[in-house]
Amino acid sequence: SSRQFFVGANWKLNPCSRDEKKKLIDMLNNANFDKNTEVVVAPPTLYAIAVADLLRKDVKVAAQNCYIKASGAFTGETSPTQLTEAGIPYVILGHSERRTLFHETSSLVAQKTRAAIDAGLSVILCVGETLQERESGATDNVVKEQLGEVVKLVSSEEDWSKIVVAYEPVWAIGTGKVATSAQAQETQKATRAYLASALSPKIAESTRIIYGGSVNDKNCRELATQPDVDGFLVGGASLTPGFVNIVNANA
Ligand code: G2H
Repeated sequence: SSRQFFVGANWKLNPCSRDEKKKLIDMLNNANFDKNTEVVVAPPTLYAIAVADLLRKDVKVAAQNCYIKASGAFTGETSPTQLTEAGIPYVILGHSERRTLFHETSSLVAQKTRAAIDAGLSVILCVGETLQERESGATDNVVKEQLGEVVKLVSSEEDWSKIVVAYEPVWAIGTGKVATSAQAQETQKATRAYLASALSPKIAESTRIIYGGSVNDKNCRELATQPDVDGFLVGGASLTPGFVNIVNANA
């Protein structure tokens, strides 16, 4: 496809020591990455500026979350405007850990997406169903509903050029239970069809839809062959040297 392959590293709340952080940055800085792949690393937000300073400049940095307001009495939050000012170009929004553990609704995730784009950020927008939802056949509807809230607030072609959709089935996250390439393709194809009908065929065709959930250097190549899999969001394996092979899965 004409869509640039995209691989994101979601470090989640890791690493905790300076030593581990340095090792990860060295691993990335010494890696031989496919030049055609966009690589984005999301360290814990506290480390974002330091990591951006130390990291090679062809790898971009993302925050893992942000708030809907630029400033004010919102103790403990991260401002999208401040991320932009700090030179952090991307933010992950709507990760299932935030939806589940921190009770973020699809409506809040949509407001965050609107605010992030208004502040000049690009967004890695996570969606995906639980095991129970998949087993009851609700997958496509769940994803539609999650994206539908965003579509209400974000609809222009220019705004959607700032969004990468990450399809992350909750049952595949951190479980070692990866979706089959057929499952990923089927849901991501349906997701693209939804974007075509809700927004426009042009937006659907140009928006990257990436897969996340137990991606590793063994399963990434087959997933990458699927026409609607435009890259990966990688958690656990992004903390290992195998991440380099995942970035190069499409090479
Ligand atoms: C899904 C993914 C990264 P993991 O959360 O966002 O994590 O690869 O560990 O399943």
